[in-house]
Amino acid sequence: MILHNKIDAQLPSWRSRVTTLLKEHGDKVAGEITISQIYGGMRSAKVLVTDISFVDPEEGIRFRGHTLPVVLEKLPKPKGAEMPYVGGLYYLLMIGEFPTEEQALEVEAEWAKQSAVPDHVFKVLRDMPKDTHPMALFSQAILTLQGESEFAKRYAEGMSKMALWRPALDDAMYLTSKLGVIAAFIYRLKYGDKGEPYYDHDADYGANFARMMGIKDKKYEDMARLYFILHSDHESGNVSAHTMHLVGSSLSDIFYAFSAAINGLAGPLHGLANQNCLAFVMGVRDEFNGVPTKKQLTEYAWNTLNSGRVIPGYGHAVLRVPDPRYTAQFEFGKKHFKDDELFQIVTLMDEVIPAVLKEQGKAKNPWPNVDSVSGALQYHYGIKHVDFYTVLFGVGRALGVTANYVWARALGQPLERPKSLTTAMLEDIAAGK
Ligand code: CMX
Repeated sequence: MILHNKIDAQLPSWRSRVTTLLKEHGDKVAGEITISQIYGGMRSAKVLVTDISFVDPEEGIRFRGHTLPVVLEKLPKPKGAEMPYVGGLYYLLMIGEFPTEEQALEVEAEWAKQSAVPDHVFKVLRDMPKDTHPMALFSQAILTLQGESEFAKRYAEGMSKMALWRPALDDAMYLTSKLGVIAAFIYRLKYGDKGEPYYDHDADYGANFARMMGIKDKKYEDMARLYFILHSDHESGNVSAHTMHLVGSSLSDIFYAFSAAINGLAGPLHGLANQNCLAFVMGVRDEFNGVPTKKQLTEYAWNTLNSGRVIPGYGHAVLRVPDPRYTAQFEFGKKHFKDDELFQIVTLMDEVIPAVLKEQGKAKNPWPNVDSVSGALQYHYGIKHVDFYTVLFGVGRALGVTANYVWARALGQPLERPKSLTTAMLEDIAAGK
């Protein structure tokens, strides 16, 4: 397959680059760590490496070195579409080069070929208790595919460690090809007609997802493409990406590792945040029976802050500018449904909240983040069951974390095993002992 061949061709130079760096400069200090960082979730500690994406504080996400506006501009798009092929983005993440349309279509064709989901996955999902959270169903479905792992089979047969990236890439294609179908099935099982989705081999990943979700508005096909691309990767320290890397470092296959990553994504401090943001926007609408005035929204924001709560959708641990993932979605909404009530509130928040947060003076970044608008867009197109939103995030996130998984195996990255200290040891360090 095209991705195998391209990675194969790049591997000698990547391996020699890493070997040289380690051999000649392995002892150089790349950063230091403070007691606050050790106790504070390793915030900003420089302990991971990835070449797939980087979060620039001033520009936001860069995929393989390219900013989001450049990626959206340069990736090939289906005829008549506003947003690029998701398969093209996967090619860029995996290979580090912009694909031609033909190359993007090769990834799309492979996904279509492998899109059939084994019956036992649907059966397991149907047998789960009715009130199971969509993320628990999603994680379960991924684990249910584990028996198909080429990587696990080859490992058991004794394949050399440096060759394992090939079956890892087979697994990555097998998994990503099915995630949209599984997500749509979960949506239909919980909230819809309970039918098994049909994947049209003549349409791309985004269009298929929109159709499998039963959304008639053609614009949702672009929305789906945009959403999956935006959520694909955000360097390696966030919970889902780091979990994938950690579990994968034990040479667990991609199904075990991605199911674990999804469990991390399900947490309220990670993927679930978009749900809270939409709840805030809806709370504003309900409080004012529609779109408030600027003055009303300013007061509402201050009341929120004064009661010790945060404004969801604003602020960021790394970014110091409006999140370009927010900007891309905001522009999409502005172009296609600026009169939507919830979108009008999002727009007003954009005008009001940064000034309030600046005046309060606590948040290092007063600007909107990706979650501030994403729920309102999904809601507009009819996805009104908010506990499904994190599944959408998961389908997108798979693209980045599986690319990282494949490259970690290709470069022979070892078992992750940082060292822990006791509080008494840190106290001794603090006392200079
Ligand atoms: N509303 C009110 N206060 C905020 C705030 C916001 N949106 N963002 C930051 N602050 C406050 C923090 O709570 C902190 O207060 P304390 O000193 O009292 O603890 C202070 O400003 C400094 O925080 P920070 O260094 O600017 O931000 P952090 O790196 O600690 O946290 C984040 C980042 C995203 C958790 C935070 O901005 C926040 O809680 N935002 C609202 C929730 C949200 O939108 N989450 C989605 C994040 C999306 C993503 O990460 O991709």
